[in-house]
Amino acid sequence: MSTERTLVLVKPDGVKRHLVGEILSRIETKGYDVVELKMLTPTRQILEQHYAEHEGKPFYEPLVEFMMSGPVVAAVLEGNRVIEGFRSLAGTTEPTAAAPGTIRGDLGRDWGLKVQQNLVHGSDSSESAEREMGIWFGA
Ligand code: RTP
Ligand code: MG
Repeated sequence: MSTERTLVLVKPDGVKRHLVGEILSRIETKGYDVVELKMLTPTRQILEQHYAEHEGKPFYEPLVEFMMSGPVVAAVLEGNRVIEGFRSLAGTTEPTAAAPGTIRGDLGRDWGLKVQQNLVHGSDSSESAEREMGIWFGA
């Protein structure tokens, strides 16, 4: 067993489309524990920390603006290899390319260039998970 924690966000498109329950249901059905959960409209400051690795990329500013556009749900999940496991549940970044059976593949819409509207975020490594859990939930 390799019990891990990961930071998951349901992005503003997921909240607006009333998919919070569906997404949490998929997480729980898979067997992961939701150990922290809250809803908030993120500030620019929190998003600049969260997306620091993408600063300077062409999609950075639209992504930050989109993430500030409404409430998000932030959660910490716990489970065996949950970092990789949640990213597998979420599917690849672009909803059009994401496999059927995944959150993005089943529920994500084809928004053309608006790749930021892909319903969820999940930490991509144990280092990212630690950093992001600190940003959204504190030490
Ligand atoms: P995430 O961090 O949200 O779990 O998704 P990811 O690892 O699959 O994607 P990442 O490369 O970390 O990018 C973070 C978010 O930025 C938006 N994005 N837009 N070319 C684009 O317009 C573009 N590329 C990435 C997406 O919302 C992605 O989730
Ligand atoms: Mg990422």
